[in-house]
Amino acid sequence: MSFPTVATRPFDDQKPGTAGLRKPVARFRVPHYLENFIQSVFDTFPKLAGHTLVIGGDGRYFNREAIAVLLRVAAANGVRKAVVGRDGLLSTPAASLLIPAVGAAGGFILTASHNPGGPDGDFGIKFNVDNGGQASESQTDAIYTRSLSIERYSILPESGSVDLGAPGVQQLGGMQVEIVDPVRHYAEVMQRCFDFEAMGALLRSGVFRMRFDAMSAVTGPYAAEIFEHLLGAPAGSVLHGVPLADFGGGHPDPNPHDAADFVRLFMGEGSPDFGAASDGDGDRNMILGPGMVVSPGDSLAVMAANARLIPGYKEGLAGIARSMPTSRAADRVAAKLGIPCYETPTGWRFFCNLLDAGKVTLCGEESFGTSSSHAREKDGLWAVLFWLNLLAVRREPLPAIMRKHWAEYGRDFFLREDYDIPDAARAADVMRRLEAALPDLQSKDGIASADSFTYTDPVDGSVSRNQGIRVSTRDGGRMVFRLSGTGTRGATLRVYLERHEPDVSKQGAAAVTALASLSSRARAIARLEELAGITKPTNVT
Ligand code: G16
Repeated sequence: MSFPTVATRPFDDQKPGTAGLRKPVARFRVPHYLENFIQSVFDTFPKLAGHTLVIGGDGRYFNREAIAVLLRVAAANGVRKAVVGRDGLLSTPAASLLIPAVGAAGGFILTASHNPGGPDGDFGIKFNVDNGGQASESQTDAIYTRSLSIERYSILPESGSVDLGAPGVQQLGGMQVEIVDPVRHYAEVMQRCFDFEAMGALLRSGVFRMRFDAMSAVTGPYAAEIFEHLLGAPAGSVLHGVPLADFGGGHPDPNPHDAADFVRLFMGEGSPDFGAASDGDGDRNMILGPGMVVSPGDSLAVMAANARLIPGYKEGLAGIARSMPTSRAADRVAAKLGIPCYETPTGWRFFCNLLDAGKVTLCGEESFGTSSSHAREKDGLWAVLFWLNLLAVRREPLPAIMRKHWAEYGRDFFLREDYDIPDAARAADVMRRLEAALPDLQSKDGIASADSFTYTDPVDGSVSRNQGIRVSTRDGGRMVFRLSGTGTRGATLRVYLERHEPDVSKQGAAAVTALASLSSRARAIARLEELAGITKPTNVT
């Protein structure tokens, strides 16, 4: 069969970042921009023709228009069947789980994750392969290379369209399109991982109050089904549960800065017993209890230490992986359990080889991401259910669980400071000079080591260089510097600070206090004031 083709010219800015191609909506609206990128994926993966694809997004502005284009390009590239979430919705973890479940050769997830949405916000698209994980670095490099020389794309005429709201099978050209319930399969997988009876009993006990903030993003329908319907939590336990195209004008990132109002609910009298929030596409999570936000590195460590209490993990863990800038709290648990702990570059895709090879069971990142071998993406609601299951089994308040954990392993104080630098070239210069200063730094007083992180994948031997600068101090502190790979305007320098505190009497301090001197030291090392005129971070999380 031959398909209509359209002549086009390459764009030079289609290099995927940490997680897919993210740009302002206006950029995606430039004629041919979206089609070029999608065709570059089909050209890089010619075997998609004749197979099934999963398609869905976080419901942000431009989601439906993009899916309509994607379906027409997919049909013209010979895809046999597209499985699409109803109304174009699929959270990132739900899409990732659905890909292998329906035997798809891959999937497109339309999201810019935690970036703001709306006509002036961001949009994004990422391609995941047949195991449900994001395309690897070499594969995204190949897509980018293809995008630089593309001269035509195939697309069905605009007359072909699909009703995204109508469950069941429709036809688009030679391609079948099946519209599926976005929640059902995901909820089934969660019921296999966790003890729904114990969690339901806790939520219905009348003495335990939970609040989940969906931040007007994609997890609303998932959370309503799982917490309120399947587990019987009182109506109103899920806040901001209706997905909105602009996330209600908010920044759908579950962290103490962007979810400050939600965090306040937990900081005084009458705090709920347990709280959690998720981001735009449902892969991030923040965990809270009365008077505290659990830092992501601590969350991973507590999960690892308690995994045997949870049905899906009762056989124990093969290993743990964390991204390099994530605190080393999980390393201490791994050492005690006698299992390996891998340190990978930032980006969930780096965990996938380890998961596929059975080397790790739990993975986590400082950017409020945690997940396990059940999926190949990070999974926000999975993490919330893990904690809820843990609370239901241990029947102790969350702060008590944290304090006992710190007493046993020591506390790893952790903070991430973000410095927005409007001029990306200047930010790159800060990093270049920092790298050039490494030999000098290594011999400075109080510095134990300083290097640029290179990762060699233990499964396929691939090497990823320049994944951030690590500086360790002799008193057990660590500073990590790297540029964000998910922003769409200017640049953000991320500075990660951590320090281990074994003394129980000092573990109750606020992280900002415990890390204050490391913070000013990091600014001085990066010469931020001198090189970029910066004296304080834009955000601290
Ligand atoms: C993405 C990746 C994560 C990564 C995060 C932070 O998250 O999937 O693995 O940790 O970006 O990236 P950066 O520090 O480069 O901005 P998400 O939730 O945006 O897909």
